[in-house]
Amino acid sequence: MNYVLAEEEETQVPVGGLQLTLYQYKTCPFCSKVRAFLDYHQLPHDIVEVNPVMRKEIKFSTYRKVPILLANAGCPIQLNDSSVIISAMKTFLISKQKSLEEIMYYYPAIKATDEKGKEVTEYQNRYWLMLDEQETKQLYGSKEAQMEEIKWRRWADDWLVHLISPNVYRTPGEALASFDYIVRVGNFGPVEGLFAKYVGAAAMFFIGKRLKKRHNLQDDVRQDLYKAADTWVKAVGKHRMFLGGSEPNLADLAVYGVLRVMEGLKSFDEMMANTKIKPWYQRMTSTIQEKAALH
Ligand SMILES: N[C@@H](CCC(=O)N[C@@H](CS)C(=O)NCC(=O)O)C(=O)O
Repeated sequence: MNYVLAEEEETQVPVGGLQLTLYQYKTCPFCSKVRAFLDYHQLPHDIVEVNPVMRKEIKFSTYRKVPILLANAGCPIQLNDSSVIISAMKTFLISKQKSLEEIMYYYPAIKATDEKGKEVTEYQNRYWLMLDEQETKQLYGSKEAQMEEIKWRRWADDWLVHLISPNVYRTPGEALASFDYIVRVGNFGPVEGLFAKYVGAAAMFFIGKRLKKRHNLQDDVRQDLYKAADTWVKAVGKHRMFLGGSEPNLADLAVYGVLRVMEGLKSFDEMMANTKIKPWYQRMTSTIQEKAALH
């Protein structure tokens, strides 16, 4: 299998031999971010849709979340956490010297306990690309552009993502519509699916309210979503197509990946109608579709 560097890196250097498999839930925003990244960079990959009840497809892994990316070049390397996957793969595409195995040493997993005493895994350097000075300069042009990308990637993970569940499960009707979609595109057995649709929708309606409190959202959660969309549009500004300039950077891909999971749902249509995000969103869709069609 041959990989080519994206046009933004200008050369077409095959870095072949790496077979990629993405373990995902299609409707998970973290997984959608990784798919947006792989498609934009034209990295061919297999997808394994994980059953969210038993998760037997990821039985091989002690890390129990998705996305997981398996990169196989003789022996498999497991990449966990959407932002680590994206940073490591981007580093791999640009860096001429480092193997993926070496790159992964720069993203160590740290086990910690959260305020409730639960063990959590944190990844160091997850927004950082492991490039030398020259590669960094070539990719970003300026320190500001590099820092800006990090800032908004972090914003997508720490803020934007938390707006999704409270919005798509906002009312019982919306919760049911969301679960209808999740069950249709997800990997559920027939009985499991029916059960998930009604019990899942009811549960998520209430969990959505809890999440709203936990993340200090406004009572009308749509207002936070609209505000986030317009904050993002303002960050991109009037004079560039994407935050990355004429091409999307990793922050564009992250924000797009997160918002995309709401497509087809009422919250998405209302966000499109009530904010200024539509032109940027449409540019992202067509750019990614064009790239994906090329491989
Ligand atoms: N920080 C992780 C978060 C991943 C995450 O929370 N994934 C959810 C799905 S959206 C998950 O797998 N949760 C465990 C489960 O469903 O059992 C990332 O960026 O990849």
